[in-house]
Amino acid sequence: HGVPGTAKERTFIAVKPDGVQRGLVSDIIGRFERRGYKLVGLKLLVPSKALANEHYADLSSKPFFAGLVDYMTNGKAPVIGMVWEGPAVIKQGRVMLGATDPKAAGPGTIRGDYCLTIGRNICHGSDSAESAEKEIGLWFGGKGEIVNWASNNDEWV
Ligand code: RTP
Repeated sequence: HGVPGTAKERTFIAVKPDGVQRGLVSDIIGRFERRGYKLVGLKLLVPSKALANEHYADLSSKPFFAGLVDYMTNGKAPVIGMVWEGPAVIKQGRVMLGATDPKAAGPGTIRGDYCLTIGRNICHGSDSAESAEKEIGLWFGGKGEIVNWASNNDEWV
């Protein structure tokens, strides 16, 4: 399992329904692959309300909470859930996503390149080691859903 602060650090990254609808799944996966991170978990699903409520539990008192959960769970498009592994992947994953509000996201980031609206910001990434552990456990429970494997990026000549 993931060990924060090492090459085995892991984070949970999701492509939200608008990102899937817009055909951005391969771009987002490609950015993490090309950076050298290792994909160790991947699934496509329409999350249950219970899952979305738990995932966003910290935001339950916010005025946008009900709309956020509906957007994630209404099934108009699914979510891609992923676990990525590698050095500093929690922090760097957030850097690659760009600022939560896309209006503040820099060019070259996923949000900075593809969106403008905070409520439709395409992607999610765990914001700390604690969140990563919680979210990976929430989205990936089944046996064999996360795979340890040796990538040819683990060691270069
Ligand atoms: P994320 O987890 O999705 O990467 O975003 P975050 O932690 O940087 O930001 P957070 O404040 O936890 O917000 C989570 C998600 O809630 C939606 N949101 N909508 N004013 C709004 O309508 C509003 N504010 C936040 C976004 O989808 C945001 O990513």
